[in-house]
Amino acid sequence: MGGARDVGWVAAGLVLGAGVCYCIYRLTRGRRRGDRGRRLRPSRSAEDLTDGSYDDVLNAEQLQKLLYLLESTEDPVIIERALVTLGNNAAFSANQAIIRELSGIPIVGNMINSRNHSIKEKALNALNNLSVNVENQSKIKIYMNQVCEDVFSDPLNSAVQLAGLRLLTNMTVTNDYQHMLNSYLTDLFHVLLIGNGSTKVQVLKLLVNLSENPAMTEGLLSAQVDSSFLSLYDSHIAKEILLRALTLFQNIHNCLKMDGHLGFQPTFTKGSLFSLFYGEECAQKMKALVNHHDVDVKEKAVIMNC
Ligand SMILES: *[C@@H]1O[C@H](CO)[C@@H](O)[C@H](O)[C@H]1NC(C)=O
Ligand SMILES: *[C@@H]1O[C@H](CO)[C@@H](O)[C@H](O)[C@H]1NC(C)=O
Ligand SMILES: *[C@@H]1O[C@H](CO)[C@@H](O)[C@H](O)[C@H]1NC(C)=O
Ligand SMILES: *[C@@H]1O[C@H](CO)[C@@H](O)[C@H](O)[C@H]1NC(C)=O
Ligand SMILES: *[C@@H]1O[C@H](CO)[C@@H](O)[C@H](O)[C@H]1NC(C)=O
Ligand SMILES: CC(=O)N[C@H]1CO[C@H](CO)[C@@H](O)[C@@H]1O
Repeated sequence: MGGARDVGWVAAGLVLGAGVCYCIYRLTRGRRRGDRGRRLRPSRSAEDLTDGSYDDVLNAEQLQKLLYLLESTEDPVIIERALVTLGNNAAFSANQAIIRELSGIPIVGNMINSRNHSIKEKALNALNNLSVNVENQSKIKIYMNQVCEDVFSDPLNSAVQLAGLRLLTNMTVTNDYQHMLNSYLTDLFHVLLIGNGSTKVQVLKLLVNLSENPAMTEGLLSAQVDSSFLSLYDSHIAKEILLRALTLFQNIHNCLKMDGHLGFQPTFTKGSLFSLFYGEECAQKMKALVNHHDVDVKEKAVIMNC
């Protein structure tokens, strides 16, 4: 505890230094090359840390400088580079804790409000790397609603939409926050149907995670889904999509069986995922897939025909 606070104070001192370095850096940019020996300070300025030449893992002081830089600059190029550097460093679990303890998650999180899609995407990527840490997820969950809203208003198949979907997928690795997606399930299926291959795969990863959770089954089955959904089960569909679509059906079916719902008529309405999964057309598709040339697909289809 005291450790984190000390880091804060030490860093506060360094931040002043970093601010000065920053100005010097801006003034001398361009003629600093080959001039390394004449540097006044042995430590690197925050901007040096973002210039891509610094491959080492950053320490707490350097991370603090970066966070300060993020809060204080308006230059989109510097913001973007600082976010990428933070994101790369967040791939290391010790840094995930440090960034959290330095209150870095809200600083990065606020960047998803940027109207600049490039910055927004880098912020989502950095949050995604931070979210690998389960404890850090409790801090990131407050951004989930906004990320959902954004995912459905961002340009279809854009890098920023994909980054949002990846973050949501990471946040659903455990069951803790899945319920937060309940009001977006119909939208997710919509993006699944209209998105291209990359988008489809990412949405399916997310839906497959949700489908393993019995608490999500009713919400998934009552989502309103266009009947073109069933074309995901056509035999010519790419394996990485088809297999995930089959896993989705299988997981939901298993949860339903566990719940003992299949014996009686559930109250899922027309146009719902339930009506598609348990209609005649789907049954036909499952039968056809039993003869699929791919053994993995075949195997899943056989199970679904039992
Ligand atoms: C968005 O940020 C990038 C750098 O991250 C910059 O090159 C671009 O000019 C910015 N766009 C706008 C509209 O500010
Ligand atoms: C996230 O971490 C991975 C390593 O796990 C790294 O390759 C990637 O560049 C990082 N991305 C960002 C922007 O956070
Ligand atoms: C979460 O996201 C990170 C970075 O994109 C990735 O490396 C990691 O595999 C993801 N974790 C899971 C369990 O999906
Ligand atoms: C999906 O669209 C994005 C953006 O246009 C593109 O970069 C990506 O390669 C596309 N993916 C596939 C599989 O078509
Ligand atoms: C969610 O999906 C990831 C890979 O996409 C997997 O590693 C993880 O175990 C899944 N979690 C749940 C709860 O299904
Ligand atoms: C604060 C926090 O996230 N808690 C965890 C963050 O990640 C690090 C590394 O896994 C853990 O040590 C922390 O407990």
